[in-house]
Amino acid sequence: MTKKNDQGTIENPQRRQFLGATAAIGALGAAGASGTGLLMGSRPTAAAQGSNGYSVPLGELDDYYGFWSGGHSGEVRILGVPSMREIMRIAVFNFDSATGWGQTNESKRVLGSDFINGDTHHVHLSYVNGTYDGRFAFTNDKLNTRVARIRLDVMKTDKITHIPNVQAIHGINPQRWPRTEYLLAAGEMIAPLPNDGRHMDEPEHYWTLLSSLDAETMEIRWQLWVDGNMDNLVTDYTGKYAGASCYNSERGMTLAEKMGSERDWAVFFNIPAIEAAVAAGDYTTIGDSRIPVVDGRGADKGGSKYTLYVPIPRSPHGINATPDKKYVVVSGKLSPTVSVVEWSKVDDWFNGKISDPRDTIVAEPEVGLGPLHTTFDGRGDAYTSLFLDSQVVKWNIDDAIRAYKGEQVNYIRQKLDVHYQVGHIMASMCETVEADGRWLVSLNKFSKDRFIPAGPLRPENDQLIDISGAQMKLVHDGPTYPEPHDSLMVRRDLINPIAIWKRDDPFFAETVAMARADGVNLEQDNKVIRDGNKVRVYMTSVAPSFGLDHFRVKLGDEVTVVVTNLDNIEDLSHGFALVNYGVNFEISAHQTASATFIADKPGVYWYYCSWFCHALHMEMAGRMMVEA
Ligand code: RUQ
Ligand code: CUA
Repeated sequence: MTKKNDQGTIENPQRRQFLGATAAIGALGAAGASGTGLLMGSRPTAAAQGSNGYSVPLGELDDYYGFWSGGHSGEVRILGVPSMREIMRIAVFNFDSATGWGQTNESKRVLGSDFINGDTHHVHLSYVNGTYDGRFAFTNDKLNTRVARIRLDVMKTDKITHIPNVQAIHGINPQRWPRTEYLLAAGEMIAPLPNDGRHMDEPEHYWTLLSSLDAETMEIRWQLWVDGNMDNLVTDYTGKYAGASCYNSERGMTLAEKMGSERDWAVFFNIPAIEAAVAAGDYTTIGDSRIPVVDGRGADKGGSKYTLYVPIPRSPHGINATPDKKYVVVSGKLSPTVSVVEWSKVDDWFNGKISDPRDTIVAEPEVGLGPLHTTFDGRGDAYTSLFLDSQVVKWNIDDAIRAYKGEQVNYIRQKLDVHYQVGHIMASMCETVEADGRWLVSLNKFSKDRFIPAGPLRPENDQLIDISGAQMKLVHDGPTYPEPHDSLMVRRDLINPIAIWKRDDPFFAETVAMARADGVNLEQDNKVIRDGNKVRVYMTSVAPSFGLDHFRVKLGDEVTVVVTNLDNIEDLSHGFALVNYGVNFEISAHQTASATFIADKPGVYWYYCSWFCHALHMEMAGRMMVEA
């Protein structure tokens, strides 16, 4: 141990100092050739420079794709790390005016319900052998109890599944080993089961369930009945076990009732045992749902054939697996501790080699106030967010294990102030066996004085921390629109999106099939097909014109406009926007997109291209004529 002070070294970059550093960089930029500001990071100052350096020169690409959940915006965002530039937004559960998500027939087929909002907390990617395979991202909707899948080749949502029998999906995690075949989703809030109005005043009938989805079809394979609320969720690196934190072992209905216990628990799931029970027919069903539900309750007995309940102090929140595949860290929230559970001891418990659930714990370091989430650098150090202390604490896992055995060692390495009230933290590649310990993002819930005030609603503050050296260094403040809960930083070479749609893409295959049935070749035809009072308007787009400069329909017709973008050029999108009809959607190169509406107003209505595509973009327009 090198540190004497058991608080570790405390860095405290004050706001004024930070502004000073920014100004210094600005001055350097003005004097130098590049003229860049802090965001583009022309020349890192000494204060801002870890061993990573902090430099993304103008025009250069970032090293990592950042996948940020969008919280109550209902979307997922892509940031570049380390520049922290927002690159793209992926509409998931929300209505998006820019792309027409929630309006096009293609997106409505995915959305499949009336909700146009959601609350995404966590984004996780599909795996092969403990690292990312670049195929899918998954996210949750806490608000309307759904999970979604995003195709990473086109960065569009392609599946959304509503989860029955539970309320508020919070933690999700895909199988990490050998590859992602299942996705687990934790129901957070206990509610009457079945929830048909019978047991509203009887909390003893309130339950929640874990759900397992087939990652290919996104269909639910089984559910597991558990004790208590579930919060966050994690899978292991064998494909055999997973775990969830629980903050309401009391099964309380009110705040006071939920805080009664000194200890709640982490519940661990034996996936092969649950699947064997499903195969053997050892399950029940609930209400009209046909999904097999296996009974994994038994917290009072420490667990069941399917579950192990490990008592954890107190209302734990984050649950995170170490990249060395050995441990899982459960963050205490209302306890200043985190609990380190060894996966092999979870295996021992299920195999009857140990009987006390607490014997799966190998360390319980005191890290500070309000520990929420823990992340890892792949070098044996862990980093825990401290909500109440507004700090990130770096601590050593092996030293914490030695201290738990009674040795006199200080496991705390450093505490770094963040601004302010940090929730999730995530280190680059930390949820894989390839954790590389370069960057850490601190998602701070409050920005307070860090940015110019913009009214009573303030942005969040996402801070970038260089963790490549012995000491953490704060290098960047970034305001974000509320509210990213969680983020992932994924090495750039693992993500390979396409630049131009393939014409046989399943995303618009149904629309293509509809055209074929109408005898329309989308790649060349511009045609209006009438089918009773249904009218299908097929047109192409090539900058700067639509294939039809006008079309006629009758008042009351159900009109479907189908646009196929024939431009062969990367980054050339058109939009179809119909004035006073509330229709607007984007069509990227080689994409087909469509929207359906009722022609309920007579007269002439201009449609125009809403994505800037050409010097004559303003002229890219036509008329819909609605005959009275
Ligand atoms: S949660 S601040 Cu919704 Cu992931 Cu922890
Ligand atoms: Cu096409 Cu603007």
